[in-house]
Order: sequence, then C-alpha cells, then structure tokens
Amino acid sequence: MKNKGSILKASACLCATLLLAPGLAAQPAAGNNSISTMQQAGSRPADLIRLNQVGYYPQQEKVAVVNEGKVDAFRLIDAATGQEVLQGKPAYTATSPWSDRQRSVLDFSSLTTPGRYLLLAAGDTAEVVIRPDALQALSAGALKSFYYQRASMPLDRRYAGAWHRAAGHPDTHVLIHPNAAGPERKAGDVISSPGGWYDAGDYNKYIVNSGYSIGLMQAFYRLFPDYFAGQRADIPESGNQTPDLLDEMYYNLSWMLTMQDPADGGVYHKLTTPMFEPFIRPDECKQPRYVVSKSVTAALDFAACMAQASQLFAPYAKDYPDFADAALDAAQRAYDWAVAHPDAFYRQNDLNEVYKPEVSTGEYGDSRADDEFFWAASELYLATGRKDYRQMVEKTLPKEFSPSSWGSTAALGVFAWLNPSLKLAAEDQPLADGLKQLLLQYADRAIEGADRTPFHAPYGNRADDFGWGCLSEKCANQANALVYAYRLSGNRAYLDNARRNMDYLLGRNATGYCYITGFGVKSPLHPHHRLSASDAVAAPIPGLLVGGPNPAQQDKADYPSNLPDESYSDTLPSYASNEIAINWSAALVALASSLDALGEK
Ligand code: G3I
Ligand code: 9MR
Repeated sequence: MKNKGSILKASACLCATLLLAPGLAAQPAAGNNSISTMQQAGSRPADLIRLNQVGYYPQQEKVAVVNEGKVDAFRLIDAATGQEVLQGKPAYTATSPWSDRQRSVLDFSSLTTPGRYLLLAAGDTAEVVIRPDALQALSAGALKSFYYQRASMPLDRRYAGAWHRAAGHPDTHVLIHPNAAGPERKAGDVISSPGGWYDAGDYNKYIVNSGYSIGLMQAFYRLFPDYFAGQRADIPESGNQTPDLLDEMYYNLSWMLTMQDPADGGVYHKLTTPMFEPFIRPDECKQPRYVVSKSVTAALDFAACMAQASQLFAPYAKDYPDFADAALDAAQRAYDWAVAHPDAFYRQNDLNEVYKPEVSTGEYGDSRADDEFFWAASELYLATGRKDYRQMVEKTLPKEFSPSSWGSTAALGVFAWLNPSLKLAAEDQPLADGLKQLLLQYADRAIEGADRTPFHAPYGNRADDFGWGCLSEKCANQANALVYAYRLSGNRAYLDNARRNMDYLLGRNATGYCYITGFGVKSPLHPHHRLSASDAVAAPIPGLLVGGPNPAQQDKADYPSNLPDESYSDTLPSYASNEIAINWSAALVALASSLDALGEK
C-alpha cells in the first residue's frame, strides 16, 4: 500500500500512547495486510468518549461526545510528550430521543496541528488522530474490499495478504432455472457466467445490487476524476493506465454482460444457489448455480450502469478495447427489453409456487420501476441524445430528492444530470436546474438543527434512521447527497454535515463502534460474512461497512439493546445488523473518497 510507511510509523509512536494510557487498545493497521498488527477491539477503563477513531483533517470541525453523565471540563494532551495542548468545557448537552440519557458534546476544533493526542474527560481517555491524509487509507481500503469480494478467481497473497484464498465458484457451468426458460434457452441449459463480486455475506450475485453499487461509485468517480486517477488500491490491475476504481468496476461489469440473454436483451435477475450456502469457503461450495427469471429492475439497473460505464471507459480503450461500445450496445438492448416488459417484477414467492427447485436467497424485489426508468433513461439520454430516452426522463421525473438505496435509484439519475463536467444543451438546462433545486432543498432539510443533536450529526436522530443497512442507506448516502450538494453550491454547511455523518460511522455514536472492519479502535470482529468466517484468519477482511443498528432484529440474534441506535450485535448470526454488502461498501467508497478528495476544504 502506498502509505504503508506512514502506518508503520504511526504504530511506532503508538507505543508512547499505550504507555500513557494503559487501557487503550492499539489502532489496527488499517489496510496493512499484516494481521499481527490487527488488534482486538479495545475496552477502555470507562468506555464513555465517542469520537472519530480513524482521523481528523487538521482544519476539520472536531467534536467528541461523552455518552453519559455530567461533564464539567475536558482536556487534550500530546500523546508523545504528555503536555497539555487544550482545555475546554462542553459546548452543549443534549438528551437522547429514546431515553433520558444526557450526552455532552465537546468541541476541540481549535486544535489543528497534525499529531496524536489523548482526550481526557469524565474519567475516560480516548485517542485523537489529526493528519492531513486522515481518510486516505480508509478510502483505498473501502475500494479494496471489492477485490476481496471477487468470485471465480484465486486471491493472491501479494494483494490479499493474510486473506489470500483459492478460487471458488467458477460459474462456467450455470443452469437456466425453469423460471428463466425461454424459446432459445431451455430449463437446464448451461451458460457460462464467471467473475463478478459476491453480493455480501452470501456467495450469490445479484444484478439489481450490482448495477446500483456500480452506479453509485461511478457517480462519485465522475465528481472527482482527478482524485481517482491518482488513487492506488493495490489490486492486480493497479499497474495499468486505468484508474483503480474503474478497474475494479470492470471486474463486475464484465460478469454483468454475461447475464444478458443475447436472444432478447433481457437480463437475469440473479445468479444463485437455491439456498444460502453454509459458512464454508468458496472452494468448498458444491450447490448448483442457476440464473433465474429476467426482471425489469435488473434490466434497468444494468442499462443505467452500462451506459454510464460506456462514457467513463471510453478514454481507457488501451486497457479495455471495445468495452465502451459493447457496454452502450448492451445498455440499449436491456433498456428496450424493459420498455417491452414494464411489469416484469421479480417475485420470488410467486415463482416458487410454480417452479422447482425453490429459491430462497436474497430477493432484491421491487414493486415500482419509475426510479429505475428515470436513472436508466437519464444515463442513456446523456450518452446518446436520443429523444425517446428524454421523453422517459420527463415521464418519470422525481418530485423530491431522497438519498439512493438499492431499491430507490432516482438519486443516481439526479446525479447524472448534475455531473459538473457535463455540457448540457440549452433546452436541457431547465430540467437540470429543477433537479438541482430538489437536491438543495433536501440538503437544507437534512442539516437543520444537526449541530444541537446528541451526536452532532444530521443522521441518527429519528427512529427510522435505523434499520437493515441503515449505516449506508441512511447515514452514508445522506452524507453523499450533501457532498454532491456542496459541489454544486459551495455551501460549506453541507460539507461539514457530510463529515459529521462520517464521524458517526467512525465512532461518534451510541455503541462506540467504528463500523468498518479493520479500522479504528473498536470495530466489528464477527461480521455475517462467509468469506471472513470461513478463512483461517481471526480478523475479518478489512474495509467493510456493516449494516448497522436495526431495531427490527429480523435475525433474532442476541442484541445488547432494543434502543434504535444501540440495536447492533457484533455476532456472526446477526445478518440483520452485522452483515456486509457491496451496496453498503459502495456508499462508503463514495463518501470516504469524496471527503478525502476534498481534504482540507
Ligand atoms: O422499508 C421498510 C420500512 O418502511 C420499515 O419501516 C422498516 C421496518 O423494519 O422496514 C423497511 O424494509 C426493510 C428493507 O430492508 C429496507 O431496505 C425490510 O424490513 C427488510 O427486511 C429489508 O431487508 C433487506 C434484506 O435483504 C432482506 O430482504 C435489505 O434491504 C437488503 O439490503 C438485504 O439484502 C441482502 C440480500 O437479500 C442477500 N445478500 C445479502 C444482502 C444484505 O443483507
Ligand atoms: O446468510 C444470509 C444473508 O446473507 C441474508 O442477508 C439473510 C437474509 O436474506 O439471510 C441469511 O441467511 C439466513 C437465512 O435467511 C435464515 N437462516 C439462517 C441464515 C444465516 O445463517
């Protein structure tokens, strides 16, 4: 890794920290493949201070929260010398929306000198890191997590470190499920569909989530192309001429192309085993793999991200000859199929009534496709200028902005129209202006009052901020919308609030977890992730954002609390709060990269 040197140096000066504060656990060497430096989650003498455990940029707002109890004052000392550098009093206290717990908010933004410090308050001590490249390793590590999700290829020790593994799921012998049979391809016919990313903690490959994840990352690639041109994630393609982010996208895009039926342009909803595999290694899996029924949402998410990719890969024909044209052609055929089959929703229970074997893996179901039509038609119009796409955009135009998620893709269409490097025709400008207004209105609403809340963030103050996948779909994607709004408006408040949500993910929250594996002092150790659980390494694969607090607790796992923001269980069985998934990692890639690209702004 590019910054390996600085990580080693950082670990060295941590010794001083440990001498000063014996209860502190060492910071895991994020992104560094040596597991000997991966420490177990730390328990401090009093686990009260909640803050960003990864790092602050020198000029960034810096806030910590004392989770409970009255605080009169706090101080910061230099970790190496023990000298006091700052004293302060709480900026405010706020009451939890779900209990009478009072939290004190400590602001130490005036400390701007890079270094390692200890924050002392309420009898607790926590480490503070200030550095100009605060999120660089997180940004690269989040992208690298996709490499670890690659199916059908061995992961070499050179790139995967301790998490190297044998190839599994070649997917060169994939059966047409009876529910996907058509005039050309009959039930039981064999196709080849290798490569792509495993979706999540499971080993299946789902087009809806794949298309959405790529779409989100490519949207932010468009926003910061220079940043991504310089990023090195240490993947096998890092030495070529193409930015690593696009290289990693290609690994999945090339699989997605094999999911399109050449006969009619339709796209299979997923490639899956009938049932979830147990917690075994990829090379141990023996269940047959099927492609199942085509769907309108799969076709449209496929079309949208392929059209987007056709533009982004055009300059990189040396590494990817013919791909840009092939992607655009595939996108148009998939879109045409969707127009001809607007009601072809994937309904797994209905299919299971009729076809065998039954399929019980993830559904990624939907009942409306306006948002997918809007996104796909937007990308295709901007790529081709064709009038029928433009008409579909008008027909499906969103009336308000809401952050993206796998089942709600309109925001990606909005981002496409607002891409700052786009040269819009004069007649398209009013449409783009209208969408910009929607985004800015959303941003204004989202940040209102955030600076008086218990965790000093726009996210996390309403019960419906918590649920399956909330840390990405609600927290990170709210922040991503704010980053986009900042880029279009220059309004600093949007950026500051995006950083606050990132701080929430990195530890300034009710549970005190930094919710990304391998980063921070206290991070998930037992994600519901077959790859991590079945390998020989104690530490989970790094760089993965878990689903997060989910009071619905659909998995019936052992949860330490029922409060919305504490309903998180770092246990293997907890798929409803502790799984990882490519769409969640995509949100982290978008946010960590954006905030790192913006750096000291
Ligand atoms: O939208 C409702 C909301 O209105 C309601 O208040 C809330 C109350 O619980 O539920 C919300 O719906 C939830 C939905 O996620 C939100 O996106 C459902 O209860 C919940 O069951 C649903 O979970 C989905 C889960 O699959 C189960 O179907 C997740 O979104 C989705 O990310 C997840 O995806 C799985 C794949 O199927 C298989 N691979 C792993 C992947 C990650 O867990
Ligand atoms: O492991 C599965 C996970 O990837 C899914 O997100 C989740 C919801 O579809 O289901 C998990 O599988 C569980 C199954 O649904 C019920 N039995 C226990 C399985 C986990 O061990």
